Amino acid sequence: MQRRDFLKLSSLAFAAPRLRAQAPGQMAMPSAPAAAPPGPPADITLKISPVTVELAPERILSTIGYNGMAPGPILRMKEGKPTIVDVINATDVPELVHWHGLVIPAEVDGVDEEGTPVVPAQSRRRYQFAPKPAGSRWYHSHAMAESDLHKGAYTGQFGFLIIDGADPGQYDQEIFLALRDWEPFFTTQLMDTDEQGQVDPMPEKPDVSKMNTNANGFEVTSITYSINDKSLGAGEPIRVKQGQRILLRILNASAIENRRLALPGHKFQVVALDGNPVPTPTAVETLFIGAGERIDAIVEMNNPGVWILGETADQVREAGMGILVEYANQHKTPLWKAPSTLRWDYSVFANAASAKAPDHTIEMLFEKIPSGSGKFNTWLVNGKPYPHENEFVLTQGQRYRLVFRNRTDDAHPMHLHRHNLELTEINGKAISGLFKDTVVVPMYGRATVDFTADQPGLTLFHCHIQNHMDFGFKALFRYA
Ligand SMILES: [Cu+2]
Repeated sequence: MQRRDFLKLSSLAFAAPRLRAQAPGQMAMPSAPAAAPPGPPADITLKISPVTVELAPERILSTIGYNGMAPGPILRMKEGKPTIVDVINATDVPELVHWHGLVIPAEVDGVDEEGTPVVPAQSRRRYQFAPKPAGSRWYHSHAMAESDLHKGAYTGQFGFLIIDGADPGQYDQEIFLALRDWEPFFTTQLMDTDEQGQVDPMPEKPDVSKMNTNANGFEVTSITYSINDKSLGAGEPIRVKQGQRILLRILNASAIENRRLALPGHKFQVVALDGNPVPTPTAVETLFIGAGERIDAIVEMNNPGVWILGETADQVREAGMGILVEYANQHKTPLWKAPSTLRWDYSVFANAASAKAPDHTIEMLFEKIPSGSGKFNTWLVNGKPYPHENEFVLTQGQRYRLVFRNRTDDAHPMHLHRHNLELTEINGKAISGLFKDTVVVPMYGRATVDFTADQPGLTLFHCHIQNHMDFGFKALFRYA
């Protein structure tokens, strides 16, 4: 299949029309947003406004960010401590700030579909909540983008949010790495690398005769990448000393694509997934991180040199998705070496025992209707794009199992808001103890997650690839 032929990427992509990095309407800042609300001062103030990002000296982008930068500031909150965040929206479009991975009420979750009020254009709004659980979370725009690649999660509106209270163990340095693609554009070519090196069983692969043979519609891709706000080679290296233990907090802040990372000569001891400590911390050579996911990993610095930590796909790494790791007193040419395996398997970090049986099981079948050239594909959950009226109704206190059946040729990072998911099966392998908020369901694969319905209110479930979500790949859970 051509989508696997990633080598085509560069020639195709450069031929595609380039879009301007800034919608003209969003440049204007005609008036100051409304005055601060009465009441106690905010703990955190976030201002949404146009920003520039200098990926490299000759590569400066214009986008929308928080507090004059992209990524936004690294926020820290204390688990359970009531926190006030004032959001000032100095743009001309309504915005929503979503606190990804937090178990908080729908009114402050930052999701229009759940009924969170928007932060109006040129105005402000106060979010107030007691953040939980502890761990690596993040915050980002939850505005719809649809055909506008200068909106929502395509912009620089993202940042780390650490809820203090979890113990990641002993480390000498804490390093934040947000993976990002920039200057997105539409293409009908599927060009991701999700399945590289995977040997998954594909239990949901439909019979060829049942596959929709329409031509593929628009997908979103990009050709400019960074880690945080710098492309490979442009920023400061991660400076380390031999013998140090470095805690990497990695976030895939992409609205577009899942990613793989490696650091030649070293292994990643994965200690937490989506901010939640894993039952079986395990050293791996390659990380796979879906859009929206986080991985916390400890790396022991025991191989002096200057190394490239980067995307395993050469084109993506060479186009910016990497950062140097430089040992003290080493000034060699930075070294990249492909890892011996690209394989990723959630189950190595889990308990081998099965989870206890849930009270209810809900099957969720994912399909894509290719639209043909020049249109947007439609994404279906149980045969329908969003909205689903009363199909996903929860009873408070009951335990639910969601069975994801992915009948599409793409791996989807599926995110459930405001609840803690336990991954209980991946491609037929039963596991337990792995708590996540976003689970990548492999191409033609299957995953099951369990959760307790203990957060009344509307709850959005969606693919974290913005284009998929915007064109049908979401559903609302409601409580009876
Ligand atoms: Cu998707």
